[in-house]
Amino acid sequence: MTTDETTQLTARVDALDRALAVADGRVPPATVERVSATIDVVRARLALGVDHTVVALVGGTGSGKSSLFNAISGLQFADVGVRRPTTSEITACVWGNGAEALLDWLGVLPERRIARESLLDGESEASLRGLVLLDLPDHDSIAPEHREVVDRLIPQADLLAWVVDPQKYADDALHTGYLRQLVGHESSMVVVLNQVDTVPPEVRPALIADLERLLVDDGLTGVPVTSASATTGEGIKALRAALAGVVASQSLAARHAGTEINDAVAAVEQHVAAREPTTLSVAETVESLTRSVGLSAVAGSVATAVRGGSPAAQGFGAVQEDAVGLARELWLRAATHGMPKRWAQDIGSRIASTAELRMAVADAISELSLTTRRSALALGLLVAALVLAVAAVVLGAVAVGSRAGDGGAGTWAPVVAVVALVAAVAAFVASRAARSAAARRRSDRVLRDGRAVLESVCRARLLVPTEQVLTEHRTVRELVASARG
Ligand SMILES: Nc1nc2c(ncn2[C@@H]2O[C@H](COP(=O)(O)OP(=O)(O)OP(=O)(O)O)[C@@H](O)[C@H]2O)c(=O)[nH]1
Ligand SMILES: [Mg+2]
Repeated sequence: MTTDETTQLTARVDALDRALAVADGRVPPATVERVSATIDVVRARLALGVDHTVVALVGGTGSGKSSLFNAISGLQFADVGVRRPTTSEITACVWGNGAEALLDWLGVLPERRIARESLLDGESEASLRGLVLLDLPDHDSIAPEHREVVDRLIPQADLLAWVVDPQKYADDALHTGYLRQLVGHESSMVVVLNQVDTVPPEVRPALIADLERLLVDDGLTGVPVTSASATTGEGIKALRAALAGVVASQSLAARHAGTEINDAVAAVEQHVAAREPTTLSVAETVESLTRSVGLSAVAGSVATAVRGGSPAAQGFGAVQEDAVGLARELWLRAATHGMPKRWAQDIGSRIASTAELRMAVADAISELSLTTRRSALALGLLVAALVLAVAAVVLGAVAVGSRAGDGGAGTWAPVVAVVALVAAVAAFVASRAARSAAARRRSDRVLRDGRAVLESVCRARLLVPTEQVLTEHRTVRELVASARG
């Protein structure tokens, strides 16, 4: 593993960790637990450094894991027995030095560790320097603690070498219980068909082909399958060469850590939507709320009062709960469209309830001024019209009283009377127009102010809490995407 790879993997795991923190409560606890465990394993593995590659021999009891361990290491350190199961403690062989912390983390007891010093072995073991080979207990044991050890080690090992034998390679406990769960981890797996000495050479290709077919059925593609015999030593050289290649490439631990992270990412992604809903409409909701309070009727009554049709405006009645509930329901539906269950529930619990919303709406409209003050201009014009009308009447009387041709009043009074009459009519018409304009202004103002306060309610009680959740969702979604390799 290079420093670059370590930095990248650390960043990915950190992103995943932050995603879990932000998602708080909106990813199911079981998933959080699983993903946190992966984060811990990957972090610990990265912290333990890049100098070793952990290869675990895994398989059913009696398949020959311990025998292969001994054959590969050239030591008789692992217990091989006739009593099944034989191995109950992890056994480790380390090529090279300095793997103590790694072995502690893997849970290998000090007395179950052995080192192959390439110095003593000359150059024959040099190619395996950096290898940590583990012999595990069986996974199909009657002893449940064996299975626990295997399950703990599977995510910790950089490479799993599944050891099967010609009798039990199709075992369902292996395929359903383990291999199918490891789809996506093909690059961190090999399968060894051990005990091939027990079948005639001409049968072996068919056996291998059958095993390969089963792996494909499990959903695993590209997993290398090799045959070996711990007893005769057949295939052991090739196995050692393959392990040397794995150690030399150094990137196996990184690749394995990467697949572990991707598995965790996939688990979190099941609880994150591909995008946030974009169909939220404050305007529509405000419209619904205006209907719930009968805003246009109130505005209309203000207009009538200003026009003089009634002594006072009618004011707001009770806010209609059904209409508020429907507005909230439509909002919630748009806000949670396509969102996973827990996020949707969170939005539902953070926005105002119907009762709260109704109360907020009632409070907001109670502050509205429903002024029905008449227009001063209209009043002035009306007074002017009356004065002019009276003047016209008086002048008309003067005109009738004076004889025409007398000069004086007889000449000008009729003309002025007509002018005054026309002015009176004009002032009256203007007064009506001013009154209508005032009525329109006041009712428009009620509509505008009403919409404004309802919009504030909508923003504060619906939009802000919704956006908080959606912003958190976006953060989680982006973090999860950046955690994916
Ligand atoms: N013929 C033959 N026998 C083998 C081979 N490998 C192992 N055996 C025998 O199979 C039996 C089981 O071998 P182990 O190495 O103990 O198997 P294991 O997988 O470690 O078993 P557990 O520790 O119980 O999980 C022993 O009797 C071995 O001698 C092989 O390649 N050929
Ligand atoms: Mg064993």
